[in-house]
This record gives sequence, structure tokens and C-alpha cells, in this order.
Amino acid sequence: MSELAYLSLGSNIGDREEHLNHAITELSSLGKVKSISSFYETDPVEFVQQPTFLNCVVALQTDLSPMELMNQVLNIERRLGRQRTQKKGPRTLDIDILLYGDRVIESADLTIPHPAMAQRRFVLLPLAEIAAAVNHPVLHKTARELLDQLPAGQNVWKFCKSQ
Ligand code: GSY
Repeated sequence: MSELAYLSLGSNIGDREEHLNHAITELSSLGKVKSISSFYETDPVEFVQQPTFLNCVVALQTDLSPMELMNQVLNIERRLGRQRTQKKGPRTLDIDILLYGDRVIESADLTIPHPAMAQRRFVLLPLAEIAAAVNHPVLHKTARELLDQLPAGQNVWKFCKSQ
């Protein structure tokens, strides 16, 4: 049965816009891309001594199971040249599965909803742009409510796409 998944994409090395666009094209082979948020320039969080990120959120209708989706996402990251050298450090492409329908999954390899999503403005702002009413199945709040309750901080601003 197909499910609607939400994925967060980020890049802070090289041609970030090209990396996100390339990843979205690759994601379209895993199901139907239903919506794409604007791209946002975002200050790095957690490990802050690194370049500014470009982030967006994509809604993907897919027949893949959560584990299959995770494995395919890892393949896309590898194809775009991601090397996991420094934890939380700069990356050509990062794709996180935020939500997979209303499913709650806690396995050794995969946690859904993404454990940090409710603290991240670079996730919640683009998510609320395309799915303000989507439910967080653990916190029982919508994307808009989670965004509204974030403390001030974490600069995020809309990116003007090049032609
Ligand atoms: O988990 C996503 C990678 N990442 C990001 C990101 O995508 N955007 C911003 N702004 N900060 C980040 N810190 C990490 S780690």
C-alpha cells in the first residue's frame, strides 16, 4: 500500500541547488513527488562551524517500505558523492526521512518520526509550507504548531533560485 512520506534534503558543499535538484529527480524514481517546498538558506545547527546549508522538504508518495525507502535514500546520497567523514559535518547531500504516514518506527537502523525534526527550524518551516496540518504521530502536534512553539533563533531565509 502506498504511503505519503516527508523527506528533508540539505546540502552545504559545492553547487547546493544542483545537489537538491538532482536528489529530487532521483527521488521521483522511488514514487510520486507530490510537493516540493521552497529552498531555504539555513544557518547550520549543532555543529555550527561549517558553511550555510540549502534545505528543502519533499512529499513523496511511495510503495516502498520505510526500510526500503531508507536504503534507496542512502544510495542516492552515495551517488551524489556523500562521504560520511565527519559526524554532523559538511555534506554534498543529506536526506532524512521525517515522517512516513502516521507510522512510528524505532529500530536499530531507523527512527521515524525523525528524532530531531521538532527542534529544527530548517525542517519545520519548509514542512509547514507544504503540509502545515500534517500530524507528528508521537507529539500529536501539526507541523505549524511545532514551528510556532520553537524558541527564537536558527536563521532560515528563502533562497532565490537562479534561472
Ligand atoms: O541532518 C541534516 C544535516 N544538518 C543540517 C542541515 O541540513 N541544515 C542545517 N541548517 N543544519 C544542519 N545540521 C545538520 S547535522
